Amino acid sequence: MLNDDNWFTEVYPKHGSALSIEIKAKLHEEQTAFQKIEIYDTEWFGKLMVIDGCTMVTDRDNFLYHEMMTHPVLYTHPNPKTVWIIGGGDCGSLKEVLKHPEVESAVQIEIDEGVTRLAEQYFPELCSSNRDPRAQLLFIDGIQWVKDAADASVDIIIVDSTDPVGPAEGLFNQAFYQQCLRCLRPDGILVQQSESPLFHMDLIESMHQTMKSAGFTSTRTLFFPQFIYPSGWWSGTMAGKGDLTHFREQAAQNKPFASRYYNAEIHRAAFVAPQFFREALP
Ligand code: AG3
Repeated sequence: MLNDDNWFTEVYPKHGSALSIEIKAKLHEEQTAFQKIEIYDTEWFGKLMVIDGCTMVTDRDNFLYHEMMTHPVLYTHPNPKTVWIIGGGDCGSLKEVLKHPEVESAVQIEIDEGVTRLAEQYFPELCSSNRDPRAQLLFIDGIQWVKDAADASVDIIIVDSTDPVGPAEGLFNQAFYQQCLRCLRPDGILVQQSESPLFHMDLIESMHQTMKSAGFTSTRTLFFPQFIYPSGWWSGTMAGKGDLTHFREQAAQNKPFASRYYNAEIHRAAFVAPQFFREALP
């Protein structure tokens, strides 16, 4: 919501808290077939995209989320050639994935074309790799996409969605994870944004359990800061069939691209779990 004094506020009613960002101007508002999208120009965070009242990306801090949803999984996989991004309509994850020269094909499957069209207009930097010949942008339901896809047809699936309500709800259940597992090749890895370790521990626990009951044998959560999301502390959860503790550390150390948060040491550190987390998920 936009207050009279030009601060955008997202309230977290279940957590008795809120986040406010000082706004210069509201640039756009649109109700698509799926959700309401708003674009603001802010005093300090550059542009801000909001979906159904929830902060999604700002120019200033999106690198944290996008780098951590992509580079750790790409360096954990031994040889990632094909990547699907479910959601991710702002194209920030796609841009990071395409920094990896070994990736031959990256398909972004976003249900709401409106998100991508507005990102192209207001977040051109995030969309700067959309014309890469390896990229394919589809505007269809990601749940249907994985249902229809062939067995063992992809190396990495990145689920870059909104909170687990509304259009994204069906991306957090066993049926979806089973389909992902079926589509993944033997070394395949799924990584999904998994909300705040401080606010949404129940969700993270249930994701680990549900991924396991879908047939994944290993699951691991990584942590990173994200100022504009609830509590300022965020996570991604990986699921695979093999060992997720090792990564291509040499390659990460010599990565052939620039990053602002990710490096090999951050990769290692991001998987170190706080005590309360270890106790909840031994
Ligand atoms: N996806 C995670 C957004 C969750 C934010 N939740 C909230 N503000 N309540 C972000 C998409 C970036 N590509």
